[in-house]
Amino acid sequence: SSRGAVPATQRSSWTSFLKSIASFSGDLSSLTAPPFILSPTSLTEFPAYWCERPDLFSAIADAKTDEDRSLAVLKWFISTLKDQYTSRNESMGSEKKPLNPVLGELFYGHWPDKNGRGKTNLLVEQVSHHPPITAYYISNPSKGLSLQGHNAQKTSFSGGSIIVRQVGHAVLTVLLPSGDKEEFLITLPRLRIDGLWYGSPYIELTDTSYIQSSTGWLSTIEYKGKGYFSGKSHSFKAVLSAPDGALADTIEGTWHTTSKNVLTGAPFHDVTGLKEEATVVDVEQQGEWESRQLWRAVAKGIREGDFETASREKSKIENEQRQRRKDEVTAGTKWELKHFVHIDNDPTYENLGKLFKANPPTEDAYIFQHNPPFGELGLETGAVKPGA
Ligand code: CLR
Repeated sequence: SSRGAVPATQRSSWTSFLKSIASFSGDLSSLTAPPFILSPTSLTEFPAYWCERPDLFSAIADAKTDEDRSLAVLKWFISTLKDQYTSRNESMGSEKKPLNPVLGELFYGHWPDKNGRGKTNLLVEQVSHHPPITAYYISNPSKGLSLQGHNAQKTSFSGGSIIVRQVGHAVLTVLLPSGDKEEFLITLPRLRIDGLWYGSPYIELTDTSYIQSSTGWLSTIEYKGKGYFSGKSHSFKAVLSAPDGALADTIEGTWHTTSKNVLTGAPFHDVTGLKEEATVVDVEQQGEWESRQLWRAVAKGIREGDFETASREKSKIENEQRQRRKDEVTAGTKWELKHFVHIDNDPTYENLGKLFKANPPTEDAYIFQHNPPFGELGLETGAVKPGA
């Protein structure tokens, strides 16, 4: 049949899932989906996609001029897109529904130092459950690099596809050898999830995203699917403009493979090579709030096709969470974030966003707290059990 990817026994539940998406907009994570589309991975693991090519991240620190730094940031950013948006199709056959993190869920990892690139640390905390918001802090202290951001999603349904507007942004900070600090405001593309009818969802990127440097350099990245620019899916065109607005460079290609500089013909990015997954401590050594430990039984059920166990274990976690929230109301207390502080208005977003007329003009943010033992140098995976 035309719905080949949907197992025969799950067809009607897939149809009702699609109907519920169509008549609903908001928080997709709360909808019950049929087993074949469930992923055993929590959304708290997704910020790792920012750094699965750690050499490109550290190369930002090695660039010598403002222009070269902006190009290095653009190259690193474009090179994260394949991992962010097509890796589940490669590893699991299609896009899947990730586990919906609980408030306070944590994910730690790192990429080891190799060939002088420095060690890169990853720290993720689920800072809200309703709506789901994930905050992250990625740092390479020896290179003076840090990336702080958060993400949430606003979803709607149109023409048979799920449209996902990403809410949130990232700020990359580069400490220069001079002692100066350069900041880059990174906004996020819009997603369209196609292939739903056939039960084999995949992501296409649409619209425009920006990388605005505090030095004035700006990358404007336009995303197109089949039938535009080159006619290929996953196409993009990036334009780098100087602080005075003059066009400096144009890059074109497909983000999941390669691109080149349109003016010079020189190759730009290339992600056809292997990515490098973050090193994460064994689940046995993880604290109870760490993602793989917390979801261990659910993930095992999903992986082994034992969906009864998976859904029973998932209900346990959800009930425990509901009870916690009730207890907090009774006690008049509030859940305390472990690594971040929420601010209503991110000054970096507002100031840099003005330069390219960001929409919306202001956004909130979650600011990483350099508290011991999670200061830049002490950051170690699994070193601390939340609540300890
Ligand atoms: C999260 C932030 C990452 C990039 C990213 C990639 C895939 C997105 C995910 C974000 C958010 C959740 C998401 C997912 C694809 C599918 C999933 C939109 C933006 C939704 C909730 C599940 C839909 C269910 C269908 C697959 C049936 O940096």
